[in-house]
Amino acid sequence: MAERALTANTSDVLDVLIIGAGFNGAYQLYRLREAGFNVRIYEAGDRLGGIWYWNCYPGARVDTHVPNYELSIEAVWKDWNWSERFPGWDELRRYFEHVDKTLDLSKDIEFNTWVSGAEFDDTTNQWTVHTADGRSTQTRFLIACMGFAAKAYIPEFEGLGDFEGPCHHTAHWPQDGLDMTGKRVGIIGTGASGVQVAQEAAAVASHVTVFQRTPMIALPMRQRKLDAETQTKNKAGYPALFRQRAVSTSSIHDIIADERGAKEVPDEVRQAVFEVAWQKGGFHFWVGTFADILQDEQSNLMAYEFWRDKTRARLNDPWLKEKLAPTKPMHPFGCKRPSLEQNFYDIFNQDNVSLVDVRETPITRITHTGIDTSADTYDFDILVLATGFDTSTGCFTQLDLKGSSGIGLDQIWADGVKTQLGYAIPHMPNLMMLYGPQSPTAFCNGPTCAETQGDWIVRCLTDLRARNLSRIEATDEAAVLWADHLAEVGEGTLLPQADSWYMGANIPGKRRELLYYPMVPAYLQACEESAANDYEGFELS
Ligand code: N01
Repeated sequence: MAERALTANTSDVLDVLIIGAGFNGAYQLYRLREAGFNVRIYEAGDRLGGIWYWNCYPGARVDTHVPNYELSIEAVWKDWNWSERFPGWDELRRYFEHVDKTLDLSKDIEFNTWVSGAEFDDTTNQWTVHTADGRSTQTRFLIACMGFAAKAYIPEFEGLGDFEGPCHHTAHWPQDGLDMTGKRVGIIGTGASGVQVAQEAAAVASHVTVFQRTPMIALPMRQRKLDAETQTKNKAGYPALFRQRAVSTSSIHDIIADERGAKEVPDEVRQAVFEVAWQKGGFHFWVGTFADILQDEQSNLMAYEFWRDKTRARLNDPWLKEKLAPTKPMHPFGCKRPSLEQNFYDIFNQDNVSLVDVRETPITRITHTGIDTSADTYDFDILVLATGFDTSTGCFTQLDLKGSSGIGLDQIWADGVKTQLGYAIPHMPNLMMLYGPQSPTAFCNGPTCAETQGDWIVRCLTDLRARNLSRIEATDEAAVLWADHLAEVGEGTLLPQADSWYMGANIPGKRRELLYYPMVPAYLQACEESAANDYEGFELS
C-alpha cells in the first residue's frame, strides 16, 4: 500500500469519516468524494474487502451468484470477469484490488486502524473518533460501514484456552493459512462457515469431527466455472440486470418467487416449481419458489419435506439421515439462513468424517488435546470454532460510543434496538449506519444494499449541505414506531420461530427481537417517503 499522510490530531475536520472498507465503505467513499465531500475511511484490516479480508478460512465463498455480487459502477464491471459462479474469498479479494485500482480508493483509506470509540460534541456538532493506536480525529459525520459480522462469537467453553494446537474462529483465521492435510480436525458449528470448512477439511484431513447443535438446512450451490468470453458478451445486459436487482424482493435479479402460495397449487405444480429452483441452485430454493414460504407454516413444511427427502437420499447411514435431515424440522425452513453446499452431505459417507450431536452429548470442556463431551473424549490437531457472530448490534456495542450529552448505547437500547429506518440511532446525531440493524441487511445482497442504502445517505448529506444544515438526528418517536413496525412485520412471518442470529437468539443473554427488515422493496419505499417528506423521522438543524 502507498504511504499516506494521516489525518490524526490535526486541526482539519473531515466532512465524513467512514468506518470499514468493504462494499459499503468503498461505495460511500467513491460517491461522497465524487459529490465533493472531504472523506476518509478507517479500516481495521490491511486492505479492502471487509468480510472477505477477515473470513479467509478454507472454503469461504459468497452465496450470491455473480454478477449480482458486485458493484454496478460501469468503470468497475466493464473489464472484470469472474472465474466461478460463486467466487471464493481469494477471488473476492482480487476483485476489491480491482475496485481499488479503478476508483483510486486507497489514497483515502487508513488501513490497520481500529476505531475504538467516538464521542459527539453538541456545541460543534462534530464527532471525535478514537483509534486503538491512540489517535483522535474530528469529523462532521460518521458513517458506520462495519457490515453485520464484525464481532465474532466464541462460546464460553470451559478450558477453551487449554487446547495446545491451533484453535481459530473462522473470522480470525490466520492470514497466511493453515494446512489441514493429514490432521485430525474438530469443527464446532454447522452454520455457513462450519459447512464450508468441513467440506474442505474432509478432502485432506486424516479425520474430521463435526460438532452439530442444530442441523443446517443447506441447499445445493451448483457451482460452475465461468468464462470471460460469455461474460463479456453478457455485459450489454448488465445495466438492466443491476436495475432489476435493486427492485427485486430477493435483491438478486433472477430470483423471483411465484406470487401464489405453495399450498394453493396442485401437488404436481408445486413439485415442479420446487424441482426447477432446486436444479438452479443457490438461493433459488430459499426465496425463489413461492411467496408464502417464510409466512405460512403449511407451505413452509412442504418446502422442508422436499429438501429433507432430497438430502436424505444422499446419506447412507440411517442415524445420519435423522441427525442431518430430521423427519420433523427443528425450526421453519429458511428462518435460519440456509448455507449453500457443494458436497456437505456426501462427506458424511466418507470414513474420515463423523458427526457428534451436542444436544444429545453436550461438550463438557475443551482439553489440552481436544474436546470432552458427556459421552466421549476426542483428540485433535486443529480446532475450528465456526460459532458465528454477535451480528449487527455487536459491531456497535463493542465500541465506546457516546452520543448527545454523553449518552451510550447501553441506555439508548436498554429496552430494545431503536433506529430510524436502520440509518440512525436517536441521541447519536450525525452517525449514520449502512447494512446495520433494522434495515434489510441479512435479507439483502451486500452490493445491492450498499448502493440502494448508500445512495440514500449520499442524497441526505448532499441535501443537508445544500441547506446549510449541520445536524441530523433520529427522533425517539420515529425510532419507537420503526421498532414496533419491524416487530409487526416479523409477526407476519415465521422468522420469530427460529433461534437465529436474525432474532439475536444465537447469543446468550441477547434480547430476542427481529434485527432485520425482511422486505426490501417496502423498506426502500419507506426510505423514499421519509426523504421526500423532508426526512420525516429525523430532526434537522
Ligand atoms: O455462523 P452461524 P456462521 N455449542 O451463527 C453453533 C454469513 N456467512 O459463521 O444453530 C455448539 O450461522 C450454532 O449452533 P445453533 C451468513 O449470512 C456467509 O456459520 O445455534 N454449537 C451454529 O451451528 C451466515 O448465516 C457465508 O444451534 C454452537 C454455528 O455454531 C452468517 O455469516 C459463509 C454453540 C454458528 O453458525 C453466520 O454464519 C459464512 C455452542 N455453544 C458465513 N454456539 C457465505 O457463504 C454456536 N454454535 C457467503
